[in-house]
Amino acid sequence: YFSVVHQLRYASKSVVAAAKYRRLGVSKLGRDVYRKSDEVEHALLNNQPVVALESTIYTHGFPYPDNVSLALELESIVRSNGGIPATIGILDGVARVGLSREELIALASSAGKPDTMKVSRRDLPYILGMGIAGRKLNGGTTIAGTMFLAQRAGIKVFGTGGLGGVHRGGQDTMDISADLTELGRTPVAVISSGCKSFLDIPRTLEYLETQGAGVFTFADGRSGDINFPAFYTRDSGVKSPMVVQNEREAAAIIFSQQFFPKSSGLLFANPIPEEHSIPKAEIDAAIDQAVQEAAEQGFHGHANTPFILARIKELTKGNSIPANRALIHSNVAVATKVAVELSKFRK
Ligand code: PSU
Ligand code: MN
Repeated sequence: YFSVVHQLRYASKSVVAAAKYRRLGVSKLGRDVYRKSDEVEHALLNNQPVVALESTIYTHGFPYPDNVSLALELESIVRSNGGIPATIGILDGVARVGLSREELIALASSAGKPDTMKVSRRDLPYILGMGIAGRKLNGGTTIAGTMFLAQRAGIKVFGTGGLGGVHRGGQDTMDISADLTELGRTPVAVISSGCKSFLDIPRTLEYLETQGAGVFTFADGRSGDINFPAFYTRDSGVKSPMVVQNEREAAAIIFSQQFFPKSSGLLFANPIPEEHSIPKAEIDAAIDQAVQEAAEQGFHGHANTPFILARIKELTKGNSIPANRALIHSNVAVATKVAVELSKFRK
């Protein structure tokens, strides 16, 4: 009898300890794989509006030092709209949710180094495992990677720039961003400006429908047919599957999901502010040339998106950068307003 009690007691203690380690993201050997900042942890416990921010835009999008200023701007936009920013990325081999100013600068300044990875869902166990094994890499998390970690942390709202999608010719190459499958299985709401038209936008929307991910475009008072945006331009020419008028409606949709923990992701498209949009003919010419060069020079798979983004930047002689910045600013402000509305529904 005594030994049975003893064994039960021992077993329950190990279960409790294992759960604690898992919660903290620390292995039994005390090795970190995942860490949430105290500020983010506290905000989530107190139903404050937390907004996730990705880091591939810093490591593989904007060059240093523009990426550092962008990273700091986005955090301050969240704060000035009443939210708590949670920048997500991999620093020294550890998945981090919420970074200090110094940590944010450290991650952004490692952009462009060969050891700084672009981390989508499939790359997470690799980079975290390497961290445990002693090779401590940095990584910028894509939308998929960021959604995965945001949901682990309990964050529902995420603001960013452009979504990955089905690449042109994707029906043959099967080059489809893991962002889309992540939206199919991870209940996090992403606020973005749609996707760039170097992707196949009609097929991207078809794929999201198959994945069960709701796609909405902010109408902001416009009536009639509302089209899904195409990043630099407000109109992709493709009708948006669904429409929301404002942040409160978006928050209500997110709120409704809390009754179904295994629901899908939600995509809210916020068209680029009119005054920053780039004429369609100008951007289309640059995109077509970049896509052609990527094919000729053999940039496939995960190297395709960064190559095309860099070429668009060059071909538009840097004209695309202010537009890119402006739309991310706008998305992050909208994401924060959505998170604020969501916290009201939760009261
Ligand atoms: N598209 C953009 N800007 C970006 C990205 C895509 O216009 O910065 C980044 C995002 O992090 C996105 C990722 O999640 O690229 C998609 O990469 P891939 O197509 O390899 O999944
Ligand atoms: Mn791809």
